[in-house]
Amino acid sequence: MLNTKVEQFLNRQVEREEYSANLYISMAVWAEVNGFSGVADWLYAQAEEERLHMLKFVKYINERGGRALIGAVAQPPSDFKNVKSLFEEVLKHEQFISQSINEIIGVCIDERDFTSQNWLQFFVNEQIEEEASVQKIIDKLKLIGDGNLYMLDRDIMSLRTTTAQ
Ligand code: OFO
Repeated sequence: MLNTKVEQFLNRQVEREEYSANLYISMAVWAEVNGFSGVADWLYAQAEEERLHMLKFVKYINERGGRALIGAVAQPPSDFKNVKSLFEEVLKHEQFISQSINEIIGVCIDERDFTSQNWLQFFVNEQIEEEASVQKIIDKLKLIGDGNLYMLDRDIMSLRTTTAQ
């Protein structure tokens, strides 16, 4: 049976993963209408992954005798300054998610729910990968400076390293 406090934090994460998916779709829309179709593809793919993460939390909560809650999610921003600052926002958001996962693990340890702690390891590893892959894109954008983004936009999908299921 799932510990009540752990369940609350897992449900908080359901909402955060859903927000992540919506945020990346919103960013993808911005990229698409501004002519960055590669960047848009990257973000749409990322949004799909976030939706899978959300479902993973939903199924785990239910499987352990809890009840997943689907609540209202905040509206994500829809305007971004440029591609570089968009990816800086992606990185900031992923760092927030990593911290959020660590917080749940802290609760699991306090409540002696080592099963959930163990289950969350997937997300610990996932966050390491996600932060690294976004950082790689930001590094490339720094190299390009204000130069032409055509090549990066063309090749960005090959920089995807995440393999979450
Ligand atoms: Fe961005 O990864 Fe979910 O957790």
